[in-house]
Parts: sequence; C-alpha cells; structure tokens
Amino acid sequence: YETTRWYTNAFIIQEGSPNKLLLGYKKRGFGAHLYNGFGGKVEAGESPAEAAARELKEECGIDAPLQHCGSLLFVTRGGPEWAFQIEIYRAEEYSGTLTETDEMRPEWFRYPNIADVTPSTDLAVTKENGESLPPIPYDTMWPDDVHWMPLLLAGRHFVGRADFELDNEGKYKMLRWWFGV
Ligand code: 6U4
Ligand code: NA
Ligand code: NA
Repeated sequence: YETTRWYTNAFIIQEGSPNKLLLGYKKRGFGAHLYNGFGGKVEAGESPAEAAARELKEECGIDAPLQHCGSLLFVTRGGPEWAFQIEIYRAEEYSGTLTETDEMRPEWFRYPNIADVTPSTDLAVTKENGESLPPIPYDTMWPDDVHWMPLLLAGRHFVGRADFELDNEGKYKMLRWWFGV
C-alpha cells in the first residue's frame, strides 16, 4: 500500500427511553454528506486515544470518558491504494455543550433495546421504541457500518475488515467485509 493511515471514530451511546446514539453529519471532506462518529487522523506524537478525544472536542465541542471498543481495517483499490486503520471508541456520558462545527452537525438517533441487539440483528429495521428520534440512518452512512454497529451498541469489543473499490462514478463500493468479536 501507498500508506497505512491511522484514524479514530468516537460514538456517544446512552441507554434509556429511547436508547440514543450520537452521530455527526459530515459537511465537508472525506465522507462528506454521510453520518458517522466523530474522528479523524491520528497526528504525529499522538496516541489514538488522544486523537479520539481531540477530534471529538474539535468536531462537536464535547469531552467524554472514551473507551476503546474496536479496530477496523479498510482497504481500497481502484484509486490510489491505501489502507485505513480506524480505532473505535465509545462513551456513555459527556460534558460540555453539543455544538455544530464547520465539519460536523451532531444529531441523536434511536436504536433498539440492547437485549434485542445481537451480531446478526438487522438494525436497518428499527423496533418501535423512542418515537421522538429518527432511527439510525444507515442509507446515509458508510456501507460497512450496518454490519458492526450492532456489536458497538451491544458493548462488545470487535475487529473487522472491509475492502472497497472506487467505481467509475468515483463512489466507493464495498466488495467484501468481515466483522467479529
Ligand atoms: P482533516 O483533513 O484533518 O480535516 P480529519 O479530520 O483528520 O481530516 P477525516 O474527517 O477525513 O479526518 O476523518 C475521516 C473519518 O471517517 C474518520 O472518523 C474515520 C471515518 N471513516 C473513514 N472510512 C470509513 C468507513 N468506511 N466507515 C466508517 N467510518 C469511516 O464508519
Ligand atoms: Na475529522
Ligand atoms: Na484532523
């Protein structure tokens, strides 16, 4: 590969009525117009955990006791070849005020009861709980997310890999994937 790049992705997950997941609508740059966790590049001299905390603050204005819960490898063909290693973090609490930034617009979504979430749960069909919030917007997220989000929401530690190909229209298509605990 040309290079392996290290990234972070952080999610705030609050069990309750309804269960809430915080995502950000990315307004610019890589993955623009998709919902995702908050994160970005790990910079020189920084640990992934430090980068995760910095990016969370920069992108939506909050601090949180982030815990590492997963590692994902993304490999791409068709364009410049690269691999992304993304470290996934979660927290149940946060401090500070959620703030829209130039890069991200934070929004809450509901998800099914944790007891109903297994690695094979299809969260694209969300159970009727928490009417006031929209369900997780998988159609507007990276296509791998639906496969590992149940593991994240269930509080599991997970690893995975997804391979992408850049198609003729310049869109990333997911060729194959594997996610497990
Ligand atoms: P700069 O250029 O410094 O603003 P930076 O904020 O460091 O960029 P950015 O925003 O490009 O990085 O980070 C990309 C984000 O997208 C990271 O949180 C990782 C995430 N990401 C990339 N591919 C992904 C994928 N296939 N599935 C996923 N998240 C992905 O769920
Ligand atoms: Na970012
Ligand atoms: Na950054």
